[in-house]
Amino acid sequence: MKLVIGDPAYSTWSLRPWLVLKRCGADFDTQIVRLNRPDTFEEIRKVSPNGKVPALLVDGDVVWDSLSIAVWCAERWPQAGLWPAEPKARWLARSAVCEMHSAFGALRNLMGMGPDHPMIGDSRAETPDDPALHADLRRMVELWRDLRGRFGAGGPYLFGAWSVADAFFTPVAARMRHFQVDLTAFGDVDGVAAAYRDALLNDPLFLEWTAMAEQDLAAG
Ligand SMILES: N[C@@H](CCC(=O)N[C@@H](CS)C(=O)NCC(=O)O)C(=O)O
Repeated sequence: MKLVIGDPAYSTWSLRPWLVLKRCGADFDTQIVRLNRPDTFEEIRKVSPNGKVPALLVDGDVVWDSLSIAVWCAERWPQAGLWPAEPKARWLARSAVCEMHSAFGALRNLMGMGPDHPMIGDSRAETPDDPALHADLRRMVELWRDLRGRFGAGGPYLFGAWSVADAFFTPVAARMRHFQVDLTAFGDVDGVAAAYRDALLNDPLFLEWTAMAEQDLAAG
């Protein structure tokens, strides 16, 4: 089994299924395709039909799209508890993941990761001053605070124990760190959202990803 990803310093979409596969204890190789190059699309098309990473090569076929890979993992490793066990928490975890997958366009575009805005290292940027971005950040803080408040008692993650939702929000935490977002300005009155962001940033598997990204950058 092989997960094809983009540059780990920038590819936020790739980070999600990598975290999920690691949580499952999956035995997989990682192949990096360089993004932002003239031949990027052509290179990815060799392995993935939509010309995008991530893509999981497994059982002689390809599973593409980060959400689809996460769903595939939950089927393959039901014992991994990738979704919350309690039904209502599980429904809402799926809603949160789908909202992350299909919305937050301003956050993605205006706080985008790339060579000048990596998710690793000490470089930092200002939070862009844009009404659509601010609306996305207010919604993110509202979503995190609501779910942490209702379901988070059993641990530091969105639903207490780690779930697919945390894989989908880890890239957001990295963007917030790089763009120095002051969450109190977006409704985080008591630090609940900031504590969740920090739990994601300090998660051992995210630290393993960032170490891999540092090594990849150093290797040129
Ligand atoms: N909805 C897709 C989005 C994947 C995506 O946009 N990937 C970017 C890299 S992070 C990509 O492959 N870009 C290649 C290109 O645009 O040529 C998913 O969840 O996997």
